[in-house]
Amino acid sequence: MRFKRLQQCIAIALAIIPLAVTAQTEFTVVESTRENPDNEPLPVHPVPNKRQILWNETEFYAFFHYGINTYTNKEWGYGDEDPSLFAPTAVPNPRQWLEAAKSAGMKGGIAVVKHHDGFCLWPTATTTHNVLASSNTNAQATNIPKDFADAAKELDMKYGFYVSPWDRNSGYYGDGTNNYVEKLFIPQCKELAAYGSDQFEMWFDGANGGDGYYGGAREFRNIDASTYYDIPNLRYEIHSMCPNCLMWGVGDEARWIGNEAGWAGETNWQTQNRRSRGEAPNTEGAENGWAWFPGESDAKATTKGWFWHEGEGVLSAERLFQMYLETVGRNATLILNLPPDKSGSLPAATVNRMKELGDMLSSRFATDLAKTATVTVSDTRTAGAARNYEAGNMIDGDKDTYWAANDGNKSATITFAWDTPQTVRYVSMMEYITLGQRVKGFTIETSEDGATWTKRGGGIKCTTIGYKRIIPLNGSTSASYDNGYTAKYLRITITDSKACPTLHTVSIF
Ligand code: FUL
Repeated sequence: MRFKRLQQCIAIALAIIPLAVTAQTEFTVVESTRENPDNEPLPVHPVPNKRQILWNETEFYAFFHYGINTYTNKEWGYGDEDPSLFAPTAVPNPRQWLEAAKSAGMKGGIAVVKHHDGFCLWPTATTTHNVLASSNTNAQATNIPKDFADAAKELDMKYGFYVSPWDRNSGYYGDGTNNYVEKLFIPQCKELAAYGSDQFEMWFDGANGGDGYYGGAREFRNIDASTYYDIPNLRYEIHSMCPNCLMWGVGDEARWIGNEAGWAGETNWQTQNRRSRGEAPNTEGAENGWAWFPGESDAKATTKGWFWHEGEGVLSAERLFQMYLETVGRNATLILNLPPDKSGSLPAATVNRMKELGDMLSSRFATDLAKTATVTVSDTRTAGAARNYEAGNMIDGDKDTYWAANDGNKSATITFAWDTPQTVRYVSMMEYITLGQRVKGFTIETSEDGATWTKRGGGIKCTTIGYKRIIPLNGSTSASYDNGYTAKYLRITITDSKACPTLHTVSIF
């Protein structure tokens, strides 16, 4: 009996072993033929998609809050406003808005075309609650998405629209059916998408549900934002029309940075655990987050609200420069709000301040000293057939070439040397994020003789780099422009990285 069982066991084992051997062999064959003729580093997942990379490259762009609230002195309209309250004293001029943004060094803008009050700043077919219902002739000549998109194209700027998912005017909103999403929200987004296939972002605000007019019901309506807006279908519809349009917020392709004050964490990962936002602060992301979910920082350039209000001031250029360092310089994008006034144009004070900011940015980041330095590195990845990983790739102005270390090297030094002493104040570094965000720690030092080195950056956490990190060498993002440091050498030491580090650009100012 026992012998028989032994025989059975042997028979089963003999049947299984060939299967195991076959599986093992197939696995080995696949591994050994994996092609990587360029010897590129393996990606560190998650990685961004093309749309997210293009969006990140916009870096600094404007927000324009304009609409019925501009005329009612409110921040959130209830949804019952008489359309004739929208009464521009001239035809709104989005071209003027974008020109001001451009003069500040911004690369694009997002116009609010429907806020929570539901009033549409274009002649939409989806609701009569739009510009055509106003008795004001300038209102009837208003089509913000069209004029904004046309101006952006002429000015070579990126553009997109803010369309509030929450609609306090519509009777359909939160009525227990799919009517709102099917008859208003998605068709409105498609109308907007039709104003240009090259849009870079649609902003879907997180404010949701609560009290409102709702077609006269005047009650509280609540929805579950994670399912109500039919995001998969919305994404499909918009991406079919605008393939590179990032769906912000409710659209779930980039995250809110967690404050409206214009700062991101010094440590800031573009990875996050999406839909479980409590796990890691939005200001910092999560080092081991499972999704590429980069941070956007929305902030006001003026002193009152998102919409224009009588008597408001404009923040100083120094304060806005600080915001830039604390957002764009910390691996986030900055969307800076500039509210047009009742004339439908930006007030002169805003226009002038934007020019001042632009001049400040371009003079402080005027001459990239890295380009005239000799760059040496402690390790250069072995070149492949059509790609090398030389140090010079970091200063060639080409974002598609990059320096990388060999596999297994998670630390490295990069040294810049000049023939004559230079005055240095800022170091800007950019990882080749196509292969994921990697760097976890670094130091920056300067030297006048190549023998004695002094650590720079004060108490700033030199942890993450990501898409872009700018370190003020004096350690301060405010009152940051001083005499600088004299240096003949500047050394970046990457002290820790998830895998071999990659940098496509280093600039020194
Ligand atoms: C918030 C909105 O409720 C504000 O009105 C504003 O549009 C801001 C940018 O986002 O969530």
